[in-house]
Amino acid sequence: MSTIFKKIIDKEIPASIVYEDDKVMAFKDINPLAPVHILVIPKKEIATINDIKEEDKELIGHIFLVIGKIVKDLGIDKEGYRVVANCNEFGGQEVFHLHYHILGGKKLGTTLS
Ligand code: D5M
Repeated sequence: MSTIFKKIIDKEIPASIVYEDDKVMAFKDINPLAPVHILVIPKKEIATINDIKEEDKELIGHIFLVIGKIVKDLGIDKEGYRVVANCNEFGGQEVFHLHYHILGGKKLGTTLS
């Protein structure tokens, strides 16, 4: 089932897009938890990490190369940042379209709960 992120991909609702190509989009999280909080998503509708298939290997690799480009462009690559992907209920996933959170711009704590 499609999510709100599909609407962002299709430009049906606005988002603060920081990167886009034919396979991937990145935009600012609407509820930022850090000075830098960006979501990187595949345009392909993949619900969770559990749904990544063998055929998605290149796409997932591409997402991480895009993450590397974004953090470099933002100038946070050297100071550091965190990449998080929540999965299902216990992981705290709210939007069931695969996404990677880039969090940075400050020294992050280590609390996981
Ligand atoms: O995180 C889902 C994230 O998606 C959460 O941090 C809010 C963000 N979100 C939800 N709707 C929007 C829109 N419309 N724009 C930008 N960001 C949004 P999860 O890992 O699923 O808990």
